[in-house]
Amino acid sequence: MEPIRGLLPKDGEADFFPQLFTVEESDVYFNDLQHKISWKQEPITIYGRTVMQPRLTAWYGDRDKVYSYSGITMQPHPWTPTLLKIKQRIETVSPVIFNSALLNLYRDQHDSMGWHRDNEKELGINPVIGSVSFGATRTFQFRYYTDKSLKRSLELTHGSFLLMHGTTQHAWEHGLPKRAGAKRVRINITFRVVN
Ligand SMILES: O=C(O)CCC(=O)C(=O)O
Ligand SMILES: [Mn+2]
Repeated sequence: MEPIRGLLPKDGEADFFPQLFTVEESDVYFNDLQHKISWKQEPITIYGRTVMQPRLTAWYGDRDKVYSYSGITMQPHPWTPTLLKIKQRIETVSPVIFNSALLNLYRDQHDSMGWHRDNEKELGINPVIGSVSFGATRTFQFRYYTDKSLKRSLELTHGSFLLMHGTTQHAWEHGLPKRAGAKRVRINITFRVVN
């Protein structure tokens, strides 16, 4: 499948595969992930204030790949058969083999993810992030770090794959805003390489 390359105008690489997974596969994976992943709502500390994250999360990966994310340290659950199948598929179009995944479940249109960069040092110099989406379509936004008026956005649809690489995690922030619309669940998996 030919991706849409060059989503970012400068200082980063983002490639989009609108249908890396068929609708049938995506339906099966969505149901499996919704019911078999050990979803939790975790607290998060931002500027000294602790609040609950506006979404459910889970951390899966190779044994011993402990990861700290916005002040929380996560111990991975072992890969499920479904996660391994998804990982194998995205690795056919990715430049790396992933060893970890952060899963996010947005319960409805009020759940969200704030602006951030995935540039923790354990993700390496230029982190490669492989992002798979199932369920409700949500708008994913990019914003240039040193000129926040420069933005790009795209619709992450059921069965799509977004590959972020190069210097993207330094030069660009990304986030998933709340959105008006029907109450529908979206599941996202961001595969990562943790050193
Ligand atoms: O849900 C998304 O598409 C974004 C997830 C994300 O940015 C992350 O897990 O770091
Ligand atoms: Mn992210």
